[in-house]
Amino acid sequence: MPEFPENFLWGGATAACQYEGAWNEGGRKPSCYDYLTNGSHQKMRTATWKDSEGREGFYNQYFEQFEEGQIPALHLDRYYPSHQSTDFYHHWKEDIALMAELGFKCFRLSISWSRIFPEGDDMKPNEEGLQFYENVFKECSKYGIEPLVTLQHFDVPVSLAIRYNGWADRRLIDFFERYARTVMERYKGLVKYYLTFNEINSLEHTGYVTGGLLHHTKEDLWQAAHNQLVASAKAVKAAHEIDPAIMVGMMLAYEPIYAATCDPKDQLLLMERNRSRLWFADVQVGGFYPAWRKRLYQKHGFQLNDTPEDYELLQDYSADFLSFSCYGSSAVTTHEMEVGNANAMPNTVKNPYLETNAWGWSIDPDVLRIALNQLYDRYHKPLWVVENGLGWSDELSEDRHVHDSYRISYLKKNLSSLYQAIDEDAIPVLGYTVWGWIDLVSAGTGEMKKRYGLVYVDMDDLGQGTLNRYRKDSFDWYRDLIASNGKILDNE
Ligand code: BGP
Repeated sequence: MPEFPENFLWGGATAACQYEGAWNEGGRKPSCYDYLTNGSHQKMRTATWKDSEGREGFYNQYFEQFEEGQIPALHLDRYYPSHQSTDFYHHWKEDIALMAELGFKCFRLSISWSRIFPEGDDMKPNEEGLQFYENVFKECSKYGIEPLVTLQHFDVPVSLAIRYNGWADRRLIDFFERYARTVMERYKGLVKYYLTFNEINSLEHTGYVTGGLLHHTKEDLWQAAHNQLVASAKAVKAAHEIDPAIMVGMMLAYEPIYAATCDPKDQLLLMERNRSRLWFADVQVGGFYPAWRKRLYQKHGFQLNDTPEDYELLQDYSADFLSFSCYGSSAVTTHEMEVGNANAMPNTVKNPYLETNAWGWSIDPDVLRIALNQLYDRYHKPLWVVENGLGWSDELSEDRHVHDSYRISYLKKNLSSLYQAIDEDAIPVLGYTVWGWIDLVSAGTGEMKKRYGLVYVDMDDLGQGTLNRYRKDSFDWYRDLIASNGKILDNE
């Protein structure tokens, strides 16, 4: 009989830039994310800009950069999904009541930095922004729901991008520390769990989205990563000083990667892929830069802009737990093979053993057990699955329901796999927050139709719709799952 730990934190996850909306209300100023247009599986989202001569243009959010003199700017003929998102800002009471109905123990959300410090480096916070989240946290506490708060989920204040080139500049460490201390002090007693940077390792691929860098060399990204890692350690220090009961986690994008063949060249490729993301956790959770990473910098003749104090902070204030996102797995090879997902990293190929969704994301029934074991064997710290879920083009039926048996089947498989990691492998797992527990805007494509929710939101790819909320079949299933503390998995 599956028995999840007594205080297992069942819940759901969101991010301000995909869920909150009200981008220019309540004293908030824009973040870099507010300049990302919609896109699709075939067409990448773009970041739009203008220059001092009034010229306009756009860049692919992942692979291109702004040029000197170009700054993020809105174009009148484009649609920017983060501006409204699915409007948590005006639906928070109703949405928290739905979470309570689901029996959530935990709600993962992010605070929008530019709602608290509109320019990013202001000396005084925006009271209206602070009050908004205070209302949210108090409402959660009414229902016994613990907030899990991400401090930066892809939305660096744009003013920091324009004036400092984002996280490339060390001064952001202090701005972030001020922001972290401000919210931790204000929400003392209301918020016990924080994450510093969402998917910090995606900084290597999306300098603009994850780091607010308008332009960069490879070395600028390395410096930005160092700055975020030190800032994270400072946030851990602040949290422990403010309230020893607060736990601060790191957040890693971690989907197990398989070598597609037993060719040693594929094993080497796998080793490189793995360490190119795990080094972030080696520093943030383990407290040390791995030797290979230092050698890499040395070979490039690159000297980090660092201080001896940085390394003391990293060692003394490593994260209290390791959280991660994991949707499926991927396969890599040096050989010619069929490519699964057009937007995936180079050398990533289709895994013939697995099904995929319409966006090419694999559905892997064993992925959570594998990921949890790999991470626990390496870090020996409590783990938390803070993103997992299935993106699907759900249709609202005539009875105002979504019959999403495919999502229930995905969740069953994934949670059984997670349960095995707890039961067979004795891994301490703090909780599970299903991604996009309510429909929100896709980060990768900016679409609405890539829906993850247990709750359907009436809004289309261009932001049209009533924003009414409707329970899907998976809502009832997840509610029963939580009520039984996982036991209904046994009936499957
Ligand atoms: C993660 C992000 C989330 C989320 C999720 C699903 O990388 O942390 O913000 O959106 O992926 O991705 P997508 O929205 O592209 O389907």
